[in-house]
Amino acid sequence: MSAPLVGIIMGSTSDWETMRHAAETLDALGVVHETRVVSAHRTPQRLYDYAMGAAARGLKVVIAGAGGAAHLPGMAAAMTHLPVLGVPVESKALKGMDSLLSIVQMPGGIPVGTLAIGKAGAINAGLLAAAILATSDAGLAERLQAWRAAQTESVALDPAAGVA
Ligand code: RP5
Repeated sequence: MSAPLVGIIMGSTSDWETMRHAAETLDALGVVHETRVVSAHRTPQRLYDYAMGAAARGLKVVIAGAGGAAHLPGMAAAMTHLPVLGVPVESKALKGMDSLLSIVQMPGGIPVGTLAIGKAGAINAGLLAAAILATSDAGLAERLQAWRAAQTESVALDPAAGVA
């Protein structure tokens, strides 16, 4: 098994139901990745160690998902020069608007590429991570194009198709 290229981190095990879609997307594209629970406020030392060591361990992209006061992606981005993709996890109180705004509104200087709230954002984070890696991996670029072609092929023309 080769070393992971993408690190998927999340603030809690409760984020897995959302973030597993990023992992499954990378699986479908054959991108080696790792998954970890890393909380900015509950396990700050774990976050420091993870982000500071990410590039040296060979990771190329970090996907960070969190909900509520979602400082995980921004804090991770502050401690690594790797691209960080943020996924706002849907929160109970504010339906993920809190997560979205706290991830997307990074002050100039430390970017977090922010995706949509929830499952769509997790899927797209996986696709975007793959697209970043594909700029220097021809095989992955082919797999990504094939994935997109299959998606196009799967879209019905008839809006009633599949309705019993
Ligand atoms: C955040 O708090 C996590 O990212 C999670 O989305 C949210 C709730 O965490 P739990 O209370 O479910 O562990 O840190």
